[in-house]
Amino acid sequence: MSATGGRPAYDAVRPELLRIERRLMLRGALSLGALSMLTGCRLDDGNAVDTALAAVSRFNDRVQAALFDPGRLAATFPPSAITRPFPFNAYYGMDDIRTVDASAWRLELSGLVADRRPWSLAMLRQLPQRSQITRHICVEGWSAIGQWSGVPFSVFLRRIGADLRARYVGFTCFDDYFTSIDMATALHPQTIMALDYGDGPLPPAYGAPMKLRMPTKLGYKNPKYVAAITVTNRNPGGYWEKEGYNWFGGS
Ligand SMILES: Nc1nc2c(c(=O)[nH]1)N[C@H]1C(S)=C(S)[C@@H](COP(=O)(O)O)O[C@H]1N2
Ligand SMILES: [Mo]
Repeated sequence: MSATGGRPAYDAVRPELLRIERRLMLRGALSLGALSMLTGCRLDDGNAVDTALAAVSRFNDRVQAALFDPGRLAATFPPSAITRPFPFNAYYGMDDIRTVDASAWRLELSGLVADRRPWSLAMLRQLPQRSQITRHICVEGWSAIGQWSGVPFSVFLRRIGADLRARYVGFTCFDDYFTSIDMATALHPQTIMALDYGDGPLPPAYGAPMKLRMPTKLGYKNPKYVAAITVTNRNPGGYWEKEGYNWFGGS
């Protein structure tokens, strides 16, 4: 990491740099030093690093999208492997967890959707449910195994008459978080609208009343406290993505 050593401006992008460098090294191809050659950027200030990373990240999005296999399943685990207690994470601390009256909650729909009527929790519970025990990986350096159950998102998207040829699905949350995913991931069989965690309803810490759970994506791509969903051809971006996290965010 000689290109970045000891400069405070790099601290914010350091995790991303480490991740990119590790990936480059794993492929046996490049070092971080080569990043500057690859992108033609001199990595001598925060802006230059940002520009180089953004270029690599966009390239990375395209590679990940091309390599994503819609039929390949993420690993699943036995109940004995579940991490207890499952960690909480958000862009704020546990004291600021948002709660909503589950019976009053309505999921708003917009964009390329034929039937935009809002959905209640009771309506979602009438759709087919699927349960899975999978690993959640956070880029902050931890991972944990949990059990989420809920409606396969592909079932829901078909039910609302979403345009399945659209490129993106965006999520906004009632804690002001937001993120978005590619349609291939939205339709992946393990992508679920999680209503339950373990044996009971999804607790407030983990995103009650509904979060999108996708074991093929990193933690920050899994929105908790979902308030609204949009289907669109314009990339809605995301809370961490606008800070430089890779948009595709595959795990
Ligand atoms: N609404 C919302 N969703 C969110 C976040 C957030 O701050 N708000 N943080 C993300 C990140 S970075 C992680 S690692 C996971 C943490 O989920 P958990 O609390 O169930 O472990 O939620 C993701 N989804
Ligand atoms: Mo995360």
